[in-house]
Amino acid sequence: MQQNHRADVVTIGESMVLFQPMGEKGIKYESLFTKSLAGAESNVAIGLTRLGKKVRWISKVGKDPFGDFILSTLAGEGVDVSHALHDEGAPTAVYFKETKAFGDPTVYYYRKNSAASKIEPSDVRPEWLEGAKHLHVTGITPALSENAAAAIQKTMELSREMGLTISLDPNLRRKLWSEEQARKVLLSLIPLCDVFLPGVEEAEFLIGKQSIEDYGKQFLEMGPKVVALKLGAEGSIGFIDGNSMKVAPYSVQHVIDTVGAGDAFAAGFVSVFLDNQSSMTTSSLEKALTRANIMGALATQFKGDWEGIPALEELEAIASGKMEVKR
Ligand code: KDG
Repeated sequence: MQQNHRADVVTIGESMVLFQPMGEKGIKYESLFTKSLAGAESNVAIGLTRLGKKVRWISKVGKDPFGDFILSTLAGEGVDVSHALHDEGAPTAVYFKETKAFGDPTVYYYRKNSAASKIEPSDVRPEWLEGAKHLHVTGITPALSENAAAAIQKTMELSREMGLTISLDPNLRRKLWSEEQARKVLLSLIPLCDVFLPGVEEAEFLIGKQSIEDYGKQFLEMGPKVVALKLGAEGSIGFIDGNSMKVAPYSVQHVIDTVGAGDAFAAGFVSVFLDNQSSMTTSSLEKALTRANIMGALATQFKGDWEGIPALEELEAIASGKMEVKR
């Protein structure tokens, strides 16, 4: 499985098998469940692939049917999995998601000591990154174990040495680590990235309550070239070189499942960043935020993390007002 497919973007992080109750009774009472794929980094990989980018996904999976399922699903979506690793002794992680008629879904993880949590700095290979332009990482995989955090940091450092740009979505998951540890590790990764993609609550968690403009200013001072701050129902705002640009949300009538919307946003934003040779003007920033807002909104239209992400043609038709959302 080691032939080197070309990749524009590399992403590294845990994917899991996601089980969701088929009916409306919730996990406790439901006896039938659907099985699909989840994981922030693989959601971004699928999103970017749908937008025409070549993406390589890297993680460790168990030598089990769930690991095989993750690899075949991602390969079926056109993502390069040829560098994925196996752990002989640890299982592929599983998680359950319960969607209710109100609020965000509740998630239950079964991922402690999973195969992906065993990834370590000595696994990191320059071949993962060769020929690629960009690395995307999130704050989820560093939360799995100290060795996974060190592996992500090493991949970011190696990417910088090899001339790749990097995007980081903090994707704060309080169920996975202590607040103190999360803050310390996430703050240490921000200077290594070029594109930082926090939500407004994550920004507050990281540097305390500030004005929106100050979040942008302070994160830019830490090193990234671009900051895109997700404002929920208010849309999003981007910051580059002392300039900011706010873009209204793309509104959809019904939200079915909010999980994965941030990953779709990241895929949309990064795709425009790459189309602009990894640099941004205020006009490409506006395009990136507009695309990211549409991607995030459409991801909420299906039960599942990534199934609702549009392909480039559909997205461009929507962005140019030639097509309305029919779903
Ligand atoms: O962003 C979506 C992810 O939260 C979901 O796919 C599962 O990766 C996941 C996680 O750790 O929460």
